[in-house]
Amino acid sequence: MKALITGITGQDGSYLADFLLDKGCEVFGMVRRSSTENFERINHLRDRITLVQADLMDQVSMIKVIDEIRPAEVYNLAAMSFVPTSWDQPVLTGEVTALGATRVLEAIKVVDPKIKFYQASSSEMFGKVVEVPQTEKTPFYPRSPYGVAKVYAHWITVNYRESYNMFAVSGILFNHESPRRGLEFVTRKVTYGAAKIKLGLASELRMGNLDASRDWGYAKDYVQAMWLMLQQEKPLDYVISSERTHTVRQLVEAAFSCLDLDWKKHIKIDRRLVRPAEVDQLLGNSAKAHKELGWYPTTSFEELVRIMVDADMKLLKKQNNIA
Ligand code: NDP
Ligand code: GDR
Repeated sequence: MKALITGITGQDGSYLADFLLDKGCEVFGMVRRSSTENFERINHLRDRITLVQADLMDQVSMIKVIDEIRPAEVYNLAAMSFVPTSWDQPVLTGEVTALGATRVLEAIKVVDPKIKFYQASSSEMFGKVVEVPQTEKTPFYPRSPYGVAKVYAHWITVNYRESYNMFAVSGILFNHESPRRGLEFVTRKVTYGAAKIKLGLASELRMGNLDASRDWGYAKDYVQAMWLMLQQEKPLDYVISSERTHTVRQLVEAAFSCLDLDWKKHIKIDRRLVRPAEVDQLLGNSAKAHKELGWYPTTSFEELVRIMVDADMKLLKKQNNIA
């Protein structure tokens, strides 16, 4: 089985590639051209995957790669995925995160509408939540240009399914993290920042809103759900979440206490890191995924924080030659 992953250089793309290779799939990863290579997350599997060049901004390149590879499944994980940047670059965010999904769907429609399609939808679509917990039926109320773009991508996926009878699904994934998470996202920022402080490489960590709460899970668990959705008889959308919520403050406390540090001595609030509009609280209900996909998360919040802190301590010691 051939699978094409857009966004393979990202956190989820790299874990999904690991997962699909274990399943015996032939994995193709789409990368965009850059002046320097950016393959840290996939270096360990470079000789087991095929990289192809294209860009979600460019329709012709999308048609070309899909026509050349003729994959059975396409996972569209590529996006401008950092919420604060979406206020600074709202048009780019719309082009990549919203219209990018249409370009992939169009390419599939033109080349072979039987190719299965997975769209990386997001709990950010629930934004200013209208009910708690959030399910597949909860109305959307996005709070950032990123969230708005994801709502568009979500509905265009539903629309191609209904218009052209395509096997196109959306996984509405709540926040999921790992040692491969980008350094600007809050979990990694905190685990990396705490490790730096523990090793004497920094003394403080500047943070934004500590009151926001998120439903955090482990990325390794979540990529399995993506694959499961494409193995079902019917193309349907699913909420994938841990069904637990914690505040950013609790995240900070958990990470610092793993290292026997008092977070209050090191965290400084920086108003510039507070967003123009916040998503205050997210909590998912994944009953449909439990029942129909048999999917359950295996890693608790506390375990996840511990995994990330340990990985960052190891990484920083290696980078700084500390025994
Ligand atoms: P990352 O930010 O780690 O990865 C994003 C990927 O998209 C990178 O590989 C990046 O490539 C690629 N990309 C960006 N712009 C383009 C473009 N124009 N053409 C081709 N590729 C592009 O994201 P994650 O792995 O965390 O998330 C994967 C997907 O899931 C994203 O769509 C995200 O919005 C969504 N999502 C993530 C959640 C999470 O908690 N992680 C939760 C819900 C949804 P490059 O390396 O070249 O920059
Ligand atoms: P989010 O993730 O916006 O939920 O989007 P992020 O980790 O950036 O923020 C989570 C919450 O933490 C608060 N926060 C801070 N955030 C960052 N990045 N830096 C800080 O210093 C800081 N201080 C407080 C934020 O205000 C927010 O409330 C992620 C991305 O992966 C999206 O692509 C994905 O769709 C959603 O998760 C689900």
